[in-house]
Amino acid sequence: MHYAGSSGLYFSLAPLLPAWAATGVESRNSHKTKATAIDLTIDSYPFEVNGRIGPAVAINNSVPGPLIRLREGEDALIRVTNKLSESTSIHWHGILLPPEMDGVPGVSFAGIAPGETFTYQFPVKQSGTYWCHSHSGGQEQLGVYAPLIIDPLEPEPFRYDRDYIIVLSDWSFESPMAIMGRLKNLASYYNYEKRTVGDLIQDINTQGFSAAASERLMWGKMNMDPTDIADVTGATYTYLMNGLPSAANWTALFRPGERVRLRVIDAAAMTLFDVRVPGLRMTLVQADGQNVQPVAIDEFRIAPGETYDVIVEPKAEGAYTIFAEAMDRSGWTQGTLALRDGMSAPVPERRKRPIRSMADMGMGSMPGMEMEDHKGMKMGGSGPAASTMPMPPKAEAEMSAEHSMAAGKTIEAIPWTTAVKHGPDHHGVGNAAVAEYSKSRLHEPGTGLEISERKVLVYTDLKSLVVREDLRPPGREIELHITGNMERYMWSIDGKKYSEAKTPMRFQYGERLRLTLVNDTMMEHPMHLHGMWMELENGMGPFKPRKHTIIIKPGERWSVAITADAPGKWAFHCHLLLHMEMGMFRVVEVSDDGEGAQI
Ligand SMILES: [Cu+2]
Repeated sequence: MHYAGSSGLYFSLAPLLPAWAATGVESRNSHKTKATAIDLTIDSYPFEVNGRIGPAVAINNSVPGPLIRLREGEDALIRVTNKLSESTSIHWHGILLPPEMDGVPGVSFAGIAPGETFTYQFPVKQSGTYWCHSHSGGQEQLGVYAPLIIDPLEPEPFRYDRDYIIVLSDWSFESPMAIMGRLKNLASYYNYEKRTVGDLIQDINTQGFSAAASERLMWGKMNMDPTDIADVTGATYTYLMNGLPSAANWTALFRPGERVRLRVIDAAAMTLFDVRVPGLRMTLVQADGQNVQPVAIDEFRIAPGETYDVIVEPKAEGAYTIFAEAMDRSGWTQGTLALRDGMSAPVPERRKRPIRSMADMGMGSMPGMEMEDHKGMKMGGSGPAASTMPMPPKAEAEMSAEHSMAAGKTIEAIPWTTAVKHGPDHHGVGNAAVAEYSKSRLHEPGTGLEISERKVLVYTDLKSLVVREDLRPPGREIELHITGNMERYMWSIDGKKYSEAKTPMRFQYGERLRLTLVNDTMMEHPMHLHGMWMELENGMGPFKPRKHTIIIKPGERWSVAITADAPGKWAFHCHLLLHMEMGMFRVVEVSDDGEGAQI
């Protein structure tokens, strides 16, 4: 048999792809008028990545699983059969439904035992791009995830000619438990790219000796290295687009003049991606399945759990690379948007691995006291925050002097950006570090994207297309700290692992409340609430964007408004799989028993 070029490679892999992800197949199909029962089977599956077979767990023998397509207003009827020898589950991520249909074992349902079939049945009350995944052990990393598209009753408020689903994920031939074991032994196990003596010499040249040395000292004190961006990296992960590694070049076709909608879903276990299509501007139209006022962007960061819908208008000639680079730059995955199958475009140069800044440490974030060093890295370090660190007196004096020179350069004054001094409570033994100053970083694109010439999406760009339904001001505020001990690979909320949290967090049924999160750790955490929307307080007033998953940056404080309209028990957790498994998880109970918030 003859194969030609990359299309030959592609067709040799085609049988492994779910039908919705095959080249040139659009995700749009005919609307159903009545709900049809959907049958899903979860079973072990030999998954091929770059010519090597690994032990996956799949929905209907494909990774990702089949496209689940529903229509707003219908009743979904989905039967899930477990052919594994262990319990399983499917959670409908971002979907508002009765708690017993939410699919989180141990919270509001028992899980699906081996050999059993569980029938999910719920009214579909929303539309947009979503996904589903197992909420049992490490099955999500092993392949149990699938796209979920809900067609709206009303016409979409934007026009497009065709649409494609892009499911990003991370595959490892190591099991999630093995990865966890390695991280428990050595948290930096997958971070090979440590800073070197050469880097120190360079730092001395740019910062001066005492500043460079004291910065090193601080990092040492934190038991972290500024290159620790992701805890699991390309050292073990192969990044996938629609289940294919980069070499397979997943391809989406277009005709000249068309507007193409890309429905991007981050279904990875542990990986935040930076996504762009070099040569094309993207118009963001939905975030987490919800319509937003269109924003023209060149790149966006997406975390596990999030979805973004963008529209691109490729020119008549050529091919475009759809590029998704892991946040820590340890790898990437790519596909191609092309006029014909077999075309390809250049792959962008990989960017340098990013470095954590002082702001990531919750340091030097006094209002109006931020400066940039020569590399564009945000620097802080003077004032009360730094004085708590064991720093040589001379270095402190020098850094203060440096700072006072730069004090005239102030950060953009944004009304909701208020640096808040942390209190004396250090949240127990499960917490190694405390952000001395926390502040909103919603207007920042995030680590590694600070000095991009491209327009990178920031959370302050998100503005709902419609006015929010519940305009009551929050009646009370719950503040939670996102905590961890990196050295021991412990992750928690308010210093307590899930197993140590005695009672659920209580929301009063019907109340409007504000949930404020403060990230005391030096990593991003995509925090996900089940059952209810989080309305991000990003300065948009009555047009607050609704999200189900929101990244909290290191040292950041943000707030969401929530209408507690869904009685029952719901999960609230970090969507990085291993963080959740280690205890960054809580149950929220919505009831009208009159009790206040408890942790
Ligand atoms: Cu996390």
